[in-house]
Amino acid sequence: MRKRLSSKLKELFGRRQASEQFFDELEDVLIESDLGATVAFEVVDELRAEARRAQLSSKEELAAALGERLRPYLRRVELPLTADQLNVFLVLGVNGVGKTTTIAKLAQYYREHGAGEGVALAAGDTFRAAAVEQLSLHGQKLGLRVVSQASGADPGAVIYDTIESAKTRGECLVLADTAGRMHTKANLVAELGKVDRIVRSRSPECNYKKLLVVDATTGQNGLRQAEIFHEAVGVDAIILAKYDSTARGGILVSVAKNLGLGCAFLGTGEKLSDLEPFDPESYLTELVGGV
Ligand SMILES: Nc1nc2c(ncn2[C@@H]2O[C@H](COP(=O)(O)OP(=O)(O)OP(=O)(O)O)[C@@H](O)[C@H]2O)c(=O)[nH]1
Ligand SMILES: [Mg+2]
Repeated sequence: MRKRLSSKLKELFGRRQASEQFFDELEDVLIESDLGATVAFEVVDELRAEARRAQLSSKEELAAALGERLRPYLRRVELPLTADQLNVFLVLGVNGVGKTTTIAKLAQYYREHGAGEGVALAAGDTFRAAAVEQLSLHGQKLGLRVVSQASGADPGAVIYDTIESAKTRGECLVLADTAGRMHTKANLVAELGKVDRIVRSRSPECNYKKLLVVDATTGQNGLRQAEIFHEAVGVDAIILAKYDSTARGGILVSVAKNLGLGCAFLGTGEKLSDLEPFDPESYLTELVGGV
């Protein structure tokens, strides 16, 4: 079983003095934890210089200094519902990362945090036949309205309908599912661009946010995905799903460092209640703590 960064660090700090070899190994440990090579090299270079300058040598001092280096990259994005606008959250991500499940979790979360029963789900993944069914099932379980059209329908039209009907009904939040796969990447980007333009055409009546779900188990691939979606439509926040299934977690650091994106929620299991607002401090403690 892979170990969390914190336990690898514990091992490393236990074995080594702050020597050259220590810093080399630290680099490897950080890379293995998905922070990405650029971040790992930069952080370790800075740490090496700081250790020399401030004569840090104990493992506690070094761990604290490492935490300080990583802290700026762990930014929480808050997503409060606005009262005077319809809130529209478009949930993006490649196939299988956990979009549809995350939508159901968000529906439950916001039901308890300001939206009440005024949540509508838009079945915007019209590409995959079972996707509409899957979202409808979640809607049934939650007792929430799901707007869908036949498979193959225009996702922009589904989401537009959901927004218009939500306004008429005085609902508070629209959570829109999207397809994670198309025949080609260019198709996916074009499709998302279209959906994005449609939702933007409804602003300023909408508080519109684009949330990218990243699967914590996919490693540095997550960064590549974030780059593509951010370039295509602009991402407001990351939701890191399947955080419970991995011993690594550095991908958030890598995405923040390269794209400046913060995180809103962590997905911590398959149940609807397994969604936590992102807390940078406890994330950091889990990442490097316990040294
Ligand atoms: N352990 C764990 N599993 C999760 C989490 N979020 C989603 N899953 C599981 O991941 C699988 C895929 O989830 P979906 O929600 O269907 O993913 P999707 O992105 O909508 O997939 P497509 O619609 O095929 O693109 C399911 O088996 C979920 O139960 C999480 O936070 N933790
Ligand atoms: Mg889905």
